[in-house]
Amino acid sequence: MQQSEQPTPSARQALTRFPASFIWGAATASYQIEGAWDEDGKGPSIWDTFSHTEGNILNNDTGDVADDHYHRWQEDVALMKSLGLKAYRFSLSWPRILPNGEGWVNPAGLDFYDRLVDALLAAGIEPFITLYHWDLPQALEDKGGWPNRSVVDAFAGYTETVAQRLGDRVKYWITLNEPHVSAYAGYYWGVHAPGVRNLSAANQAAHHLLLAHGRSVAVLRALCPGAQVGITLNLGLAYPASSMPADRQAARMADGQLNRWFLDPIFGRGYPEDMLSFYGDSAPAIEPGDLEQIAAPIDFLGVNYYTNNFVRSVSADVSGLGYTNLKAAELVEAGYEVTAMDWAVMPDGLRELLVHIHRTYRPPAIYITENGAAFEDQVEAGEVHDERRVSFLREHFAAARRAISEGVPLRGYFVWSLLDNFEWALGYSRRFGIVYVDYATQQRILKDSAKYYQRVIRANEVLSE
Ligand code: IFM
Repeated sequence: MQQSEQPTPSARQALTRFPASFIWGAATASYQIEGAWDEDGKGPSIWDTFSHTEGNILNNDTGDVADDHYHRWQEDVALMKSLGLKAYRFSLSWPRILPNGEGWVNPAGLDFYDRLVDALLAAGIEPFITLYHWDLPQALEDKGGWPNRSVVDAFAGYTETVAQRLGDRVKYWITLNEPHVSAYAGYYWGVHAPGVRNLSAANQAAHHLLLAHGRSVAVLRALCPGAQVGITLNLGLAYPASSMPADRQAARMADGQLNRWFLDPIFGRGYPEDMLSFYGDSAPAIEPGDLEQIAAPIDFLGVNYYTNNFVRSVSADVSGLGYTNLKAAELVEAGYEVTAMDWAVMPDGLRELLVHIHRTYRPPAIYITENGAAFEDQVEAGEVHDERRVSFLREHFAAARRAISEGVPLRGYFVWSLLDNFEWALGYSRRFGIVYVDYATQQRILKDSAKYYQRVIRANEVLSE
């Protein structure tokens, strides 16, 4: 190779270095880490009920104790500081604050988050609050849950309570985490709380989640002027598994269900016509003015990316939607590494997805609000050498950097997750943390990936080591 073809050290750095204002963070969610499920006046959530019902969760695990973060939050903030995190994304437990979902406010619940916010700010860490990461107050589920329109008012009231207390210090707000999962895993596939299996209910839940988002944006705008407000979606491109027309159509449906059903109305396009006619009688009831509320302008889109999907048409399948994603063995055969979740490792898919979102919807800013991987970690002599996670993160950071070069307004990156935690229906069997948690002792151990991330943050650059 001629010398002129070699990038100079500074040119090489330009390809790997992130903008000075780039926000490196880590994310968690209340039910997955807090524990203290019935302490200090907290009301039960649908996840308490669901996990306490035998057979719903692998090994009958529950979030009763989880990472005991409710008691160990100071230690956890110190850990974040030691990693050099610039931001921490966490969710509030709605029933810890409003035990019945509405009405009486539990002072101890608000105090907990108040102290956490102050401690984060004192440590130089920007709080990114997610208002809803799946732990609906059971009292609201008893009134019909997300399929019942009255939950929208309750969510607006909850937003108001929290914004009044924390809005003077919290600048970044995420209304919902992954409404697709709340609606379909919770009310259609029944694998998440509250365990309902009904397509109409799920579609109605999805609509009310979006409406609740829109209402919450309006409340935050009124009470927290200057705040940055967004929503987090789980997104993934859908590639047809073959060039057969049926698989192409299946991929279009999968894209409609996962991506367009949420992105289109949020960005003012209304629900996609093809999906409305596909759902037919199961499509949600939409009232006049709903679509305008859902399309309330946002400051950023939060993207949770784990993998993209290869989609195949099936005539009768468990999802009932006429398509299925390729299974782990097929992905491996196609040459992909898969994680402990059986998800294909596709770093460049992140770049591709971000560029697609940017070109199609033009959000003012994007944050990767979750990205990470579960692998089978082992503690060896007090250390966790999780090379596969280090390489996973390195490749995804590099893909994010390429997306920025292609014009994507990517402003930050939150690794999922700060701590190993309760992985929903899979209980504690899957570890996503960059910090290992010994659940018997609650000891935290920095995995090699945490140490790598610490160096990346310090350098503000994708490091190849
Ligand atoms: O653990 C979850 C998180 O709660 C939402 N996004 C995906 C993660 C991994 O499955």
